[in-house]
Amino acid sequence: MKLHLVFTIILLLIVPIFGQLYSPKHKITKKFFLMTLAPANWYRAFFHCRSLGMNLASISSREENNQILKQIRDEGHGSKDFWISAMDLLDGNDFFWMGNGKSVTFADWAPGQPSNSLIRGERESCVHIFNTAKDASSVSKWNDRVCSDKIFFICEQEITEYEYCTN
Ligand SMILES: [Ca+2]
Repeated sequence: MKLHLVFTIILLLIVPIFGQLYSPKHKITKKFFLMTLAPANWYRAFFHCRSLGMNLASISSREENNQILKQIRDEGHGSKDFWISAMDLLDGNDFFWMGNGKSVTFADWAPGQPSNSLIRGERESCVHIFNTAKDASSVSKWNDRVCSDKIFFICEQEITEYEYCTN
């Protein structure tokens, strides 16, 4: 019983010391993207990603955009269309990311896009990544499209890593 108490006291003293020694110095947030090859309209795509504990992809920088474009090419999906979470459903004007609630600040629109076209009585309000040439070797861009169209989509998961410093 006494020995148990001694160990507990030693642990209580040691754990905070190690906690300080190995305290995280650098927090790194990376994103894991999942190309989902099951056609769905934008709304279903959003809910499907949530059901996996993920989010429909939000792209906040050229670096993230390049990461997605590279993955699309590397996985051989260069000619396919993928929903991302940008939309202008709130006012038909400003684009927001449904995945994280933020304004779209970085964008990689195809020439002439977003066109906000009226297709079959529906405004183009949801954003997808597509390849105009339908050619895997050319670069994919963004386009606004009617949300009811069924295409593939990209889910994302944020991964936080810590670099530990021991000095
Ligand atoms: Ca368009």
